[in-house]
Amino acid sequence: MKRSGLSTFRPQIARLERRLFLKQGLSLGALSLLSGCTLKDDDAVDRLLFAMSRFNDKMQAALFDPAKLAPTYTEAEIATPFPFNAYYEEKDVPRIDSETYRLRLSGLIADKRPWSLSELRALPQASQITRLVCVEGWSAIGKWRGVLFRDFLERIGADLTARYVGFRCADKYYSSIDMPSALHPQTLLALDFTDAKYGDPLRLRIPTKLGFKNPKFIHEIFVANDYPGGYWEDKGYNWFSGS
Ligand SMILES: Nc1nc2c(c(=O)[nH]1)N[C@H]1C(S)=C(S)[C@@H](COP(=O)(O)O)O[C@H]1N2
Ligand SMILES: [Mo]
Repeated sequence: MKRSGLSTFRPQIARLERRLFLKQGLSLGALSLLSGCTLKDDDAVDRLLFAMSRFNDKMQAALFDPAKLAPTYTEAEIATPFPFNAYYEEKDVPRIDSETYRLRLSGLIADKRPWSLSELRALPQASQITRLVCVEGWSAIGKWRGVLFRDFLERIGADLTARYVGFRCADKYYSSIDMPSALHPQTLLALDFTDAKYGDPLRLRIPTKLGFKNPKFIHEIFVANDYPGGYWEDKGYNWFSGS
């Protein structure tokens, strides 16, 4: 590998090297041998990162154990106040009228009738105390309560053999998850915002994935076989992002 051409991409390469080392115990030198690739410009580094990330998605999906539970905690361990995070400041969170709110459904779903919040609240509710882990380097234990996502997907006649479940939010956020993770017993459509207060009126709480895979202010859910991506995912964050 031609080392000299890399100098201008030092920060990116340092990050890539760190990630390789942490995730698969590889060095960048070893990777360039494996891939036969010369990382001589920014685009080459980017392409390699994206290719690796998609490869990683497949590996993580293959390794995902649908029966393995995320750790749970006690009431006393809940973070107060629970931290807020978004791609904008807290004062700019979308405010949604709970009376007129309707959850829209689209894609591979038999019953696409929209749902009001009171209809969602009339379904059996479950709660969990789990840790939300953000890639930016913080985590916090919170309590979330709502509808088991598996129950909801079954009730609306979602095609459970489809590959993806996607989410569109009231801000510009969007995300998507794999169907096995959507059906995991701890994946929740959270409706209660008294403890971990962000995401009103509807948020996905999925403790088997990183924070950015937990979309808040959801106004539409869809089921698809075409890869839907996501707000951070499309900027290069690893899509599967199990935690
Ligand atoms: N709609 C929406 N959902 C979002 C985000 C966002 O900016 N908009 N940020 C994500 C990120 S990066 C994290 S870490 C968590 C933070 O959730 P919290 O505000 O409850 O801590 O929300 C995720 N869901
Ligand atoms: Mo995050």
